[in-house]
Amino acid sequence: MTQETAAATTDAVLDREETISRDELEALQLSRLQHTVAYAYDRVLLYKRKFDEAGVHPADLRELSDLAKFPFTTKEDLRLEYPFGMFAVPQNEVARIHASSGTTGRATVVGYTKKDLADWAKLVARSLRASGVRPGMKVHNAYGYGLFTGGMGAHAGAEALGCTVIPISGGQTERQITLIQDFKPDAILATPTYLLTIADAMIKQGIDPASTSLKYAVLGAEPWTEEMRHELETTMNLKACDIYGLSEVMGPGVAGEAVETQDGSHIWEDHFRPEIIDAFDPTVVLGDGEPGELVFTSLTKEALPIIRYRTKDLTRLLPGTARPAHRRMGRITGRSDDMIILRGVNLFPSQIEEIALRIPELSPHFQLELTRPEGHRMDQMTVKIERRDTVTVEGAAAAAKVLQQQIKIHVGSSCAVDVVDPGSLERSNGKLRRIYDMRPKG
Ligand code: DLL
Repeated sequence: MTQETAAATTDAVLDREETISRDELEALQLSRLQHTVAYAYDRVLLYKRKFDEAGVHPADLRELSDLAKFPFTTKEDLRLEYPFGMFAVPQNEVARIHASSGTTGRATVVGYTKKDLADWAKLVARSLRASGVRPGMKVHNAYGYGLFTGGMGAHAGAEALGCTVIPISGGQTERQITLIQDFKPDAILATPTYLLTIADAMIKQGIDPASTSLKYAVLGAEPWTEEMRHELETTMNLKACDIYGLSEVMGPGVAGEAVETQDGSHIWEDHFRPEIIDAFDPTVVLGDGEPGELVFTSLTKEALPIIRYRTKDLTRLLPGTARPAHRRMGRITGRSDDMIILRGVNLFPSQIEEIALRIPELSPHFQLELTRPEGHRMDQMTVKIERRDTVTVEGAAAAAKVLQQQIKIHVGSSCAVDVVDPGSLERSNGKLRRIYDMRPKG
């Protein structure tokens, strides 16, 4: 830990709920959970129908483990109830609406009461503080503003913490760089791949990304790896921490990482009860440490209480460290719907990121192309990856071989590697698309 980081972590005033014991936290969870399931049953027809069909009643929730008796909620439920069918309060009590982009179907719409917004801001503030951000700091917020929860969620949290917020939103990278140089922010909030875009554009302009005023980065909204953390921390000379969340459960700030340990995001369990289930057999609730699909139940939400929401995010629960009562989540290896099945082998883009970034000649800019060449029954994957600026084409060819071998060894599948020129692949503006599926449909 650098001296600066140590100073930043000792002066923080934590919320009382951050420091309570596990027993006290679980007692709080149980009473909040009992309230939430009854509240959802009484106010949202979908929950009443689902509970009745499953033969469970809110009164059946006597201890935390009874939650497993209750039915799951999925994105499909939110889509079917589009737009406001799952709201538990009348519209005039809904203070704000957000929605997913709806690129893969109907948008999912979420709502917040005034109290929900205050709780959300408090949890984002808590996450930012855990990651080293302090009252009075200038915070450059490069998460997209609008219906996406990232921009406004992070904004409200930074304001609640007492920061000076610079609401730049995503995109307009040149302008971002000018403002970073002129306003001298202490912290930046962005997706990891967008921060990479900013660093890359700085280098192109002849600016050393390590020379800016930025000391902290709070990154999330997409999977990223320890190797990417190392890449960003060294290129930008800052401390990078994770922030996790999803709109159906709240938005950013469901979990946040502590800068002093950098060992995964602590789930704020005074507001959310996490579970890990077997993604292939959801009736099986797995123990701490076991990998599976993350499921959340909200404990305090008013406008959109959410019961056992299947996130599709694959991870595991780990014991709390910097905030001992709150369990951490391991890095998200991927989403079950982002899993590539290549000739029977399952793989995620984050595995390729992990391997590629260990090869010094290769840059973090890559994409995965899936094809099924004519006359072939087998799918093919090509990793298109940029070589580093300083590496020759010959040097890159050798690195390509290494990447191919390492993927074969660690992932177990054969693929093609195509090393391309620096700057030739599309740059991220927010959540980066890594997979380009060009296989014939059907
Ligand atoms: O991405 C909320 C958010 C905004 C989180 C800004 C952090 C920072 P959605 O658009 O609903 O909400 O997407 C949620 O993004 O289920 C994960 O698959 C992924 N995701 C979010 N945070 C992380 C993270 C926002 N830290 C979906 N690591 C989630 C890995 C993440 N994946």
